Amino acid sequence: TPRYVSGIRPTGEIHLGNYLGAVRRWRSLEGVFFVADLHGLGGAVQETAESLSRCGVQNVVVESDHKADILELYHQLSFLTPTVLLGRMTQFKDKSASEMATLSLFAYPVLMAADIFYFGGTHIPVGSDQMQHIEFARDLWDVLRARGSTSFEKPEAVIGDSPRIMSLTDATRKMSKSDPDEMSRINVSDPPDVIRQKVRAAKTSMSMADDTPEANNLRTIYRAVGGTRVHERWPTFKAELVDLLIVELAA
Ligand code: AQP
Repeated sequence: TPRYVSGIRPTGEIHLGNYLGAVRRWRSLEGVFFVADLHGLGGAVQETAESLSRCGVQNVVVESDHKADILELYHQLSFLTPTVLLGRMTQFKDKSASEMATLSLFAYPVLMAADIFYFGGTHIPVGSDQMQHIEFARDLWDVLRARGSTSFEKPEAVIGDSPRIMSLTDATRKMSKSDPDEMSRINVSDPPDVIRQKVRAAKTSMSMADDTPEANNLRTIYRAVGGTRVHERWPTFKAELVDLLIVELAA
């Protein structure tokens, strides 16, 4: 039987990207969903755990409650990890261009693989931005296998049609917790009037027919929350989008 394992970093607020890309699907799955607080220093661990529970996720676990075991496994895996595999990770390449490239940022996929193996994940429901890290965990599993027996299961990503949600203010970048601009993201805890304000202010293209990143991002969100209608004007589109979001996030 599949065992679903996935995590989220302890940034307190769960945003619409996390929610539509991953967390929404976690609600109905058997497994372990953890606050990945070993993936950084400090963080809002309890708030994130509570936020996950409020989203309806069962079996929420805090990674650092298993700190000794996970870090030991991470340490062991580090002896088997070819750095050439890590150097290929696009997230590392992207992030290290804008922030200081640390050893932890470079080694992040190894810790993520340790989490997956430790919690016994066979199926890993993540957003599409994490696909490459799951591929890395599979490659590492092959290395373990080639060296002898491993009791771990080979994990596989479960992405499905989970959308990639972009920033509301710059649709060339993904919606992200680390964007300093609050208007760039909708948090699942935002009250209706804040959702309305953010959607109204969201950058739009000139015409409803445009095929721009902004237009496509709003359409993606609209479809993901059940929208099916064709609107002639952005204001009416946005008004319906707000209603759909309020219902979805209150559920
Ligand atoms: N914009 C997004 N669209 C779709 N899925 C997303 N996820 C994150 N952003 C988007 C998915 O959410 C899950 C948990 O996220 P995380 O906090 O562990 O990962 P992250 O990618 O580091 O999140 P952020 O908000 O982008 O944080 P920062 O800004 O610090 O980098 C994952 O399954 C992820 O795919």
